[in-house]
Amino acid sequence: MTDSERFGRRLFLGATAASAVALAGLTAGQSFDVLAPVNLFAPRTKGEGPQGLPVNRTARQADVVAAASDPDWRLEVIGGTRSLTLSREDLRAFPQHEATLPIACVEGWSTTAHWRGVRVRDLMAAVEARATATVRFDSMQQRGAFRATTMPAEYVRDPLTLVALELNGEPLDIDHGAPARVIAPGRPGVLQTKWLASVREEPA
Ligand SMILES: Nc1nc2c(c(=O)[nH]1)N[C@H]1C(S)=C(S)[C@@H](COP(=O)(O)O)O[C@H]1N2
Ligand SMILES: [Mo]
Repeated sequence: MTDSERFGRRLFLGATAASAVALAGLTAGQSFDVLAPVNLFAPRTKGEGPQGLPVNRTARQADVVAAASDPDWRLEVIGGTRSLTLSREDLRAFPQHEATLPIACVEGWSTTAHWRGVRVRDLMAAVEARATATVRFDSMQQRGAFRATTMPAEYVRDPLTLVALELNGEPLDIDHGAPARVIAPGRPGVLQTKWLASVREEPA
């Protein structure tokens, strides 16, 4: 969270506390749904956000809107001895697999979604990566702690670990990481990297 986001949240929490006190007198016997229209946290609520999934950080906040919408976007898949540069179409030409997996965010929500895309193990096999290799994923996002992740081989091997292109039956929304993002079982949300630029076999 940036300082201005933190400040904004503090301001909002202050305002919420004040209006809750004011509303308590007005709404005795009513549901607190009366606050729903002004709930600035709505995108973080279970079931909300595009495609029925909350958004942790939007494409605009991550400053990737232009890069993520560029038709010339390519995914670099880099092995120790060979690499591939894949367009969206190239990725769709790989066998597509599905996985029903949650995003679990430390900020306090977990939402299960239906994902579709290319198995990470298939991508790594295509560049002849070692079966025991750790794999690093880098985002197009230039700054921020969540812009990359390193994935141990046991997750790379898992048939449910995908470079996802679709979410809940539609092409991935830009705020959920289009053109392509990581989804893997049993890993915290913070490691499910969005807006991928590259997938790379780490040296032994
Ligand atoms: N590039 C990038 N990937 C990211 C993040 C981010 O800020 N930047 N946030 C992570 C966190 S903390 C979570 S919980 C999930 C949320 O994914 P969603 O916004 O699609 O629900 O994305 C993860 N991937
Ligand atoms: Mo998160």
